[in-house]
Amino acid sequence: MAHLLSTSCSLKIHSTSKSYPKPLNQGLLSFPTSFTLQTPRFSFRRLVLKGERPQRICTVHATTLPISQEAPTQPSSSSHQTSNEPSKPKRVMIIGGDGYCGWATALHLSNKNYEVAIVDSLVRRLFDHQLGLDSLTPISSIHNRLRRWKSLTGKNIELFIGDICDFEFLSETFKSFEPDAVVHFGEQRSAPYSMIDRSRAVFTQNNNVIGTLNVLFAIKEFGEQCHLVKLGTMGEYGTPNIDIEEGYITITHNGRTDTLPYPKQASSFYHLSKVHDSNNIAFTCKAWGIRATDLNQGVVYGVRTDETEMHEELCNRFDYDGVFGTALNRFCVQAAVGHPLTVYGKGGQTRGYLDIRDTVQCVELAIANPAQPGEFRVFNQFTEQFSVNELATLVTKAGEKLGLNVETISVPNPRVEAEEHYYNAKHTKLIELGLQPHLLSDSLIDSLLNFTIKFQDRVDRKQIMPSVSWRKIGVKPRTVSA
Ligand code: NAD
Ligand code: USQ
Repeated sequence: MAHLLSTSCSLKIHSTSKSYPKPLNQGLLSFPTSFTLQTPRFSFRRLVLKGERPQRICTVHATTLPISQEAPTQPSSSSHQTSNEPSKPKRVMIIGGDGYCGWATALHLSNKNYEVAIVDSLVRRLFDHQLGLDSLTPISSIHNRLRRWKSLTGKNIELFIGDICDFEFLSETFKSFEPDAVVHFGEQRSAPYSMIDRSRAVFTQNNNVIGTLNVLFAIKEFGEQCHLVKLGTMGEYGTPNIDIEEGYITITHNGRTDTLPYPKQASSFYHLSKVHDSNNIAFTCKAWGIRATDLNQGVVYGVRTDETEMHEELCNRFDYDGVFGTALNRFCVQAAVGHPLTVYGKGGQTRGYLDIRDTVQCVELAIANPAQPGEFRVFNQFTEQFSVNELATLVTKAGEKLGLNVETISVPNPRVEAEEHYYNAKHTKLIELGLQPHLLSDSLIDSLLNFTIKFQDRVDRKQIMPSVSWRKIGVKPRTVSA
């Protein structure tokens, strides 16, 4: 048995006594449901009202835990760096590197010979426990993930466990790792989660806005040249009745012309947190000369990347529930278990979508081609547009080919959003940098469906219907009765 972490991987655990909204006993059911939150007033106030987080730093070296099946340490055959690649920063800090996009990206960049550190509070795993949810795929602990990666490839990924809202922790990670680039995925990213109740709305905006603000201060203080690559969202723009540009629009008004940030019309407290992040980042680029790229990403689908395919312990998470699951991933799981596809309202809601393999490519392109000092660069990160009805049709056809009987239902829309609208968003800048998209072909949906069929026994059907209403959000903390 090997003791992998003992030799080359140091683990820094940051301990705070902060608390999140307390665990709920069960998953959320279809609304309306009555909820009570069992959070003590003291910790709840500390979390959401004051944002105070008592700090106690405890840095330990990882214990020498064995792993069950160890492969011999060897360099990865698929890792390579071509000679004509632009010179690129070597040390990349991935905030949120235990999450869906972050995990795939951390492995991808490590495989491409970047020195990678993951910073994560593991709060996403806690949300699952609180709401009684689970990934379709079994996911290993972050420690086992990293040990397995090291044993397969010989590559070390440093790990810093802590909350970036705690500036003392974040400062220590910056001073210790000295990143050339920071990729910031580390936010509460579910629109429905942010619309559960007041405490989740406040948590989302506090976590996301303060976390990003801390990252900006850390760059100013400890790494002025560090390039911030921040995950934003296409949802910042909303669904205007004109074309969506990449970040900026040139307007002539009363005979005068200016290029201005594209108008933002976010439609959840989560999406609004991203708008505020973008404003803070743009301001600090101007004021302090920070170099930043805001990746306004569309909805991500898929699960496999070259690196996560290497071993089952590297498998990524795959959310299908009504809170964290996103449209296409949810539809594939629904088709696999014979649940009707849940189109909300009229189904004309159109968004940009991309394969998770393109997420990792886009991030790599952004860090290999950094923004200039003082530049606030915005890329629209998606490859294709689909309405929800179009996605349902694609999944139905692919399901039929596999012998599945796929039905669709129209669910009363739990959100407040346009259900029939114009949508045409530009997305050329990443293509110009070299993005080679994986477009959503029939064969890709087939393989995603087959993947979900493989794990169908893990599906909890009670988690499929939407459980959070934009209109019924209230002050009272929500939980479900047994
Ligand atoms: P995720 O929830 O799977 O991962 C986020 C990770 O960040 C989690 O591991 C979580 O524990 C960590 N985190 C959250 N708050 C933190 C904090 N304060 N300190 C340290 N770690 C923290 O989300 P994801 O789907 O991987 O999304 C990553 C980013 O990409 C988010 O910013 C999201 O807004 C954006 N994005 C995601 C999608 C999508 O379809 N998944 C689409 C567009 C944009
Ligand atoms: N939808 C359905 N049925 C479902 C699920 C969703 O009709 O079962 C509809 C929604 O009403 C919405 C659209 O599909 O109109 C997309 O919803 P989603 O849940 O797939 O995605 P969204 O809530 O917008 O959020 C996801 C990620 C978020 C990211 C965003 C990118 O969770 O982190 O920011 O995609 S974007 O949509 O471009 O803003």
